[in-house]
Amino acid sequence: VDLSTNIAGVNLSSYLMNASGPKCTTWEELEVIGQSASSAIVTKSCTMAFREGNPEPRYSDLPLGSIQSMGLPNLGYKAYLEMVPQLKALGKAVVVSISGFSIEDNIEMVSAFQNSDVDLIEVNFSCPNIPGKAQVAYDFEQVETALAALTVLGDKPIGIKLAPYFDMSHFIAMAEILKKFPVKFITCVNSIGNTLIIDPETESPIIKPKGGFGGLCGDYIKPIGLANVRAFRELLPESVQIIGVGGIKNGVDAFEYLLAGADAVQIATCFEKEGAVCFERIENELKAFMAQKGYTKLIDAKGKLKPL
Ligand code: RRO
Repeated sequence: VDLSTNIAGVNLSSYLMNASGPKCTTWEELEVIGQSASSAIVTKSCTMAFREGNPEPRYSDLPLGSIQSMGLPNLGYKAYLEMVPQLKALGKAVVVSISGFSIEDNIEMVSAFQNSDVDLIEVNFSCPNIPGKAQVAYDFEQVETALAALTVLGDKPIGIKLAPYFDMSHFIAMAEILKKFPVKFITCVNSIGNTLIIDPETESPIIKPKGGFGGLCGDYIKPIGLANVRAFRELLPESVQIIGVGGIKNGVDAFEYLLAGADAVQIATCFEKEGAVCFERIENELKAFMAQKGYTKLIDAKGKLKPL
């Protein structure tokens, strides 16, 4: 079974890569991804300057996933810009995630990476964990203004990381905006923001930032990720590709995202919990499941969810 794919003209040896977030902040972590079966190296979202992030504890494993409020800990975009040659030398596609606090920040960072050797730029419009900052992806006017400014800065493909949507009118409104600009891919979905897990024994939240409010990840959010990929696949033209993310921890999960219409998928919580061996394991499981069904390549099943 051939799992090779292509996102915005960039060839990827497989359908699976890491998601921005877990274990992709430092050079050492990114090097581990480079040496794994992940088909790309996706960096932690970066900001203008180095950030320590939110106070700890800010991440907790849960039985069916995780909750976190990391608060954008990262080295600052210039560190990633300087790392690009070494990252490229690891031999796979390099995807930089940027997450500025204003359109001006994002213009400066996208411009800088437009003049680098990165393969793809993923602009994160959906971080839920910065106290006092709204998620751009839930403000349609701001998304439109930002895309108008960010899609004219160079020829390198730009994609955006979206928050999960829960209403058909929101899928439609966002799709209409995306169609106005040369956005090459969307990554669906970020964590479900501002959820609360309470420990009944201690009578406290289990993470410290924002009174315990954090992004929910893992198995809990797979049906939401699948719905977002499916909805956008039906609403957007083929020229906008879709990277699925949310609760993929085995080959069958990855296959479900393929049926929904994903061109590639990203792994976050499973990578956080299991480490970089997850990429090869899930790849082998997906190949075995597809072989059993007689499928030999991604397009045999991509987007082919059957009506009931
Ligand atoms: O760093 C974070 O707290 C974080 C980010 Br930037 C994001 O986009 N999504 C998320 O769940 N956490």
